Amino acid sequence: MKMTFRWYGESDSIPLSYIRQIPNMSGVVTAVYRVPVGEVWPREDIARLKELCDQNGLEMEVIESVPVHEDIKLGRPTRDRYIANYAENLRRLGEVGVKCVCYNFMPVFDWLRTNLKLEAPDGSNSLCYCHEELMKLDPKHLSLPGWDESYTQDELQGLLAAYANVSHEQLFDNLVYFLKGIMPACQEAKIDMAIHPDDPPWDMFGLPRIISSEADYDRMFAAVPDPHNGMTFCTGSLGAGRFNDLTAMAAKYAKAGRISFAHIRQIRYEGEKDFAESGHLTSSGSLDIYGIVQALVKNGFVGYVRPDHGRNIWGEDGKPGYGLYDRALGAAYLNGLFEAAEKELHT
Ligand SMILES: [Mn+2]
Repeated sequence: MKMTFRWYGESDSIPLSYIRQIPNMSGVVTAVYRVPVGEVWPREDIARLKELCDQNGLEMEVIESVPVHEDIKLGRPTRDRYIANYAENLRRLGEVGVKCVCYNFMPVFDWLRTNLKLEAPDGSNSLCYCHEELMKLDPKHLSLPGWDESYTQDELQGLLAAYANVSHEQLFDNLVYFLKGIMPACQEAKIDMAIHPDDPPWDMFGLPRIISSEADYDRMFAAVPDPHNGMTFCTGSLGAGRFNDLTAMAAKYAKAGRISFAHIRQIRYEGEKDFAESGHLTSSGSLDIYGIVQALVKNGFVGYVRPDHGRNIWGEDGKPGYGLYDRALGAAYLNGLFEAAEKELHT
């Protein structure tokens, strides 16, 4: 296992010098943010990130994410150009030692929450999701918390209309087409692709989602068996679906060598589909974090781990889910679980 920490580049309020001081931190998970989705990342931007990491004694082996252009997901004729750009990005990242790229294949919206600052009785705050509140929103006039408004109202309407003709089957075929298109670049660059599950794992606003469950992952690996085709095992995203047995999935996919990256965080079920994010400990929520880590270790997982969303605590007003303090506590906790699980295995 290699412990990592997400870092949003030079505009991140958390300096690399602080991240380095978290025990057992091997590197950061980052990306080039200023280039529009679908375009090629300039070599100098990649080199700058790498240089900053080097200066701070941190590795840059995981990128999250290289986003996938909507034309690829929609299967538009222009997708080939975007797939070629994506492959070029992979080759450029491989040149500086990147080994794993996290991405997702969710149409239009990636993660969705209804409140970014749910206050807990102890004064900390975290993100939460209330299905009923989400259902009340009109996707055509959306102002969702944390959603970066990367589209104008017109663009958004156009995209939603375009997806009206895209079924789950079609979206899945488009994912397979994309993966087959980039696998040669992955082989060349020695990069593992790690698809992030849908967050939360069900359809949104009538838009199809296809990476939500064990059956979805099985279907994807069957369609593209290349060993560079892997997954990001995100406990919070998969765990929001009560139909997912996380311990069993961790064991199964670790054993199959498909988990190149693990996002580990805790959620507390508040209703059938409702949840609030919480501290990372098993005792803080509904997921068996210890059981998941044990299942990963016992089944030979050797990939990258990062503490996923934490709370905002100690007066920190950080990026929702991405403050320093609670993620650092999460990393410390996860380090302990991994150490225990690894020692158990070898005694
Ligand atoms: Mn995640």
